[in-house]
Amino acid sequence: MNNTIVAPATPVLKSAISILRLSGLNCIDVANRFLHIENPKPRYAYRTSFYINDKELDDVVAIYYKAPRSYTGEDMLEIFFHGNPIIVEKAIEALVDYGCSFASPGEFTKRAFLNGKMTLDEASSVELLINANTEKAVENALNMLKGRFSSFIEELRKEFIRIIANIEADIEFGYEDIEPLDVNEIKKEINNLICRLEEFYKKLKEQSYLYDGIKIAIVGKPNVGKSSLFNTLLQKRRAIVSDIPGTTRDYIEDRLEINGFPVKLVDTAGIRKTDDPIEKEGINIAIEHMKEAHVVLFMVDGSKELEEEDYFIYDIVKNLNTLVVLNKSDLGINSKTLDFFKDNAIIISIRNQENVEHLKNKVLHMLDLAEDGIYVSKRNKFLVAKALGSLKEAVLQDKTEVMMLYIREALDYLEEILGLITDENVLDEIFSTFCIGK
Ligand SMILES: Nc1nc2c(ncn2[C@@H]2O[C@H](COP(=O)(O)OP(=O)(O)OP(=O)(O)O)[C@@H](O)[C@H]2O)c(=O)[nH]1
Ligand SMILES: [Mg+2]
Repeated sequence: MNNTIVAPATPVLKSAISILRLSGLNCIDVANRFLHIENPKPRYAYRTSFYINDKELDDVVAIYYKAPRSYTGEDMLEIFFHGNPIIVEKAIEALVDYGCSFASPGEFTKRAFLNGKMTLDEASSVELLINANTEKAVENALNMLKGRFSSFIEELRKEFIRIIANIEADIEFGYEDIEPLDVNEIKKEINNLICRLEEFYKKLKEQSYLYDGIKIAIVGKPNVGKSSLFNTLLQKRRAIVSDIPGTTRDYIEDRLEINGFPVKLVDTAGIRKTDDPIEKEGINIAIEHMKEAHVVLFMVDGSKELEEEDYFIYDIVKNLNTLVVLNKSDLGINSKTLDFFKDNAIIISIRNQENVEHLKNKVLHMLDLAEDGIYVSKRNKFLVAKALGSLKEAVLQDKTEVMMLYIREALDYLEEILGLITDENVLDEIFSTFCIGK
């Protein structure tokens, strides 16, 4: 923990500036030896040189941050080199020779977390912020970094602790002349916490949709208009559209954004019985894609009666997260087809560009993303649910001792979110996805 780590904080490419970052006890020694700065003044930009064995490597600017007022909470040094990989690599080599170690991914942020500079959740959002691919994703990560999620959890945590302390005092001093606690009063307080936590839980959405994206597969029998929908959603002529069934034989993938969510859209080969080996392969791939998709758009020609192929595909997709799309409404909608799917279908016409916006909204609804929310990891959402479950158990109890056990359990879940109770494996998992130097 106390060893001094070093890593480039900017990509090692030819560029205007390359920043090298150090954190740990030896920063002052490094400043002294490599930058010829004695007793560096914190947060002061020094114009100096970087020397290896007194030989000048580069002309640099350096800033020293004194613990605990730094990103990691330790002594830190940032050195701004000219952006040439040869220079940066040479400097790192010299620093490692001197005894610094090369930082592992996310080690700076991990140290920041361990030194109490940020909660676990805030630390995880650093990586999200760097990797966000849409404006909405950037905005959310910044909110998380500023504690939008963890400050609420922290607030609740304090209330849990207060209630536990009250109950504990009651149990310990209950026989003396202190007024005994009214169990109903405590239950009222817990119920109030349950309401607040429930409200909050409703706002929590799956973060992976915002950062890893939503995968949507368009499937259906040949000629129903899959590629037409694909092109319409992408707003470009990406796939070939024709009235010859079996036009798309391979799958086609492209990216778009729906309301700030990155989307990977896949157009697939029309599924039908065929002896053509290439087409067969395309159909197998289509089936694989729909099984992997977050949402399947199962398209049928709504102007016609359903055929054997439609039923065959529907059998596969009906157990997936599927939206039935009745296309070609400009040709009229067949009542038998409509009756079969009843309210589970959306009626569109690509030709007339009808209801396409509505289709996008439907997709967001299916993933619970239609209203804005707070996007958190599966783990955090799970922990909030667990805390809620424990509180609900607590309120059912009549003995304050037992009630307290459940409140403590709920408290543990919140502390796990904040990273106050940490499991080394969880930490490793979170920080291993970071980039070096962050
Ligand atoms: N009338 C009408 N025709 C449409 C509509 N959407 C697509 N089509 C036509 O339907 C035919 C097939 O369209 P595609 O998009 O190639 O269909 P596909 O499902 O990708 O077909 P395969 O790739 O063969 O599986 C084309 O002639 C389109 O112009 C629509 O909303 N109304
Ligand atoms: Mg097609």
